Order: sequence, then structure tokens, then C-alpha cells
Amino acid sequence: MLTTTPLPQLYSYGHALEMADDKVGLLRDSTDAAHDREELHRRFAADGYLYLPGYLDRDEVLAARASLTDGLAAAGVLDPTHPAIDAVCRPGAGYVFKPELTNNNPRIQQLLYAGRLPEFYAMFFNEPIRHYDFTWLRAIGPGKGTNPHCDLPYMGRGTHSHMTCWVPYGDISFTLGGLMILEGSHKRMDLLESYVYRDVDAYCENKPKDADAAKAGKWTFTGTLSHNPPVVRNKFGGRWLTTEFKAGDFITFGMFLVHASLDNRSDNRLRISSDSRYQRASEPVDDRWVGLNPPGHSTAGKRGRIC
Ligand SMILES: O=C(O)CCC(=O)C(=O)O
Ligand SMILES: [Fe+2]
Repeated sequence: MLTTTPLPQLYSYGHALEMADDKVGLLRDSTDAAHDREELHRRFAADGYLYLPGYLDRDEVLAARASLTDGLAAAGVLDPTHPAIDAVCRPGAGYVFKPELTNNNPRIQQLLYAGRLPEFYAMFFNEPIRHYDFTWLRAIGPGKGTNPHCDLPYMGRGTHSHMTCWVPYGDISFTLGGLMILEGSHKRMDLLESYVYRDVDAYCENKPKDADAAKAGKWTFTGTLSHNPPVVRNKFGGRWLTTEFKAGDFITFGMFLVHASLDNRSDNRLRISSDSRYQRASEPVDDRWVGLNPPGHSTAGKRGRIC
């Protein structure tokens, strides 16, 4: 359904988005097709994403939020003069990256990896599925969101047909700043080819500077496509699409879709979300993200080659 409410001025990575109708818009709601595999496949091929508002149980998501905000309070990130559930942060919280808050957290594990979400992916892939053991939890304080990127450079060592699932823990207004995707960008292989197949954890063994960086667990390539969302849109065409998310929504997309997030322009609140990954069980998996203690982007995840 199209809304007639004009969008407010939106910001991403410190840049004002151009707000003309052909440059920004709202995500397409696929609730009507939630149980129609063929139609979901058509939309996924056309749009590169599926947005399912209200697909999850809102109370379950809010209970998961409470477990996260309790963890964030215990980690000293929150302003103790406010209830933890409000996620009011101390000044300068910035980008709080704490995957450990999800790992042994039964509420999150249940929400993401049992019940409706894995059922959705099993239906969509039409065969048994598996998920990464690693869960990316993001709590973003006032300031910049995430810059434009595709996910493949971070997780491309197995299949390339897996999917990211982005889940908001609480309602996320335009001011708090949720995910945005670049319409049609998954079809622009002409522009993505030299970017998307690079691996952030690969390095040139024969280049001492690169080898030293890798040994120190650093990246020589960050995986960022651009630091400027309006400029990347002008290059790719299409619109930046986003929405005001509610607890209970999720959006899922593939490895080749350019996405980013809106800035958090609230006074003092954290924007809390997770991203998790699902794939066909029959396809190879990127071993950086599975196991009891996934190596991720640590030195153990680096891969040297002769360049
Ligand atoms: O939440 C964000 O700011 C970025 C999320 C993202 O990049 C992802 O879900 O892959
Ligand atoms: Fe991403």
C-alpha cells in the first residue's frame, strides 16, 4: 500500500538524503505473499528483499529486547537514571557492537533460530536450512548509522545464496534510524563486480604490510562500498527504501543488495537490532561464522594468498 504521508528529511552516514520521489521511498510490504513461495521468489528476484511487518510475535520480540537492554545496562552502556528497557544511553555511546549479548541468550536464540523465522526460511528455500551460529547485535547510539555495503565481502566463503535477516528490537522511528536498502542494486553487477567478491579477511601474503595487518587482526579492505549514500544512489539509480519499523517486523535480503542504515538522530536512545543469516543446509557454509566460538574476522579467520 502506498502512503500519502510525505517522508520527513532523512539522514544517513552524516548526509541528508535527497528526498525527491524518485530517490527515496518506503519498503514494499510482502505480508500478502507471506505463505506463497512462488510469489515470494518473484518479489525477491525483482526487489532483492522481502519485508514482512508484524510477522514475528511482538511480545516475544519485546521480551528479547528486555534481555538485551538488561545486558546493555550490566555492561554500563545505559544511563542508570532511566529504566533499562528504554535504552537511554550514556553520552558518547556510539556504535555498541556486543555480539556476546546474543550468544547465550535463550530469548534471542529462540526468537531467531526456533519457530517462525527458521520456518520462513525452510519454506522459502523449500529444503532443510541452517543458520550461522554467530549473531550480529547492533546497538547504535546517536550519530552515524552503517555505511552502504553488501554483505558478501564479510561472509562469502561458502554459498552466495544465503540471506540476511534484520530484526528490530522495539519500534524504530525515522529519527531512531533503521535499515535502508538501495532499490535494484542487486541487479547492478556491472557496478558491483569489482567490489562484491572481495573478502575482507583475505590478504596478500607476499605484501609485508598486508601480512602484518592480518596478523594483528586488521582489515586491509573494510567491505565498505561508499561513505556517501546520496552519491552511491546517484551512481546506481533506484531509491533508498526504508520505513518506520515496529517490534515484530523483519526484513530479509540477499548478499548482493546494497544496504545501509539511517542515522540515529534521537537525543539519547540506542537503536537496537540484530542481523542473522540463513541458508540451505545442503550448501557450503562460511566457516568463519559457525561453531561454538566462531573465528569471525579475528586472525584465525584471515586467509593469505599470493597476489
Ligand atoms: O543495522 C545496521 O545498521 C546494519 C545492518 C546490516 O548491515 C545487515 O543487517 O547486514
Ligand atoms: Fe549488512
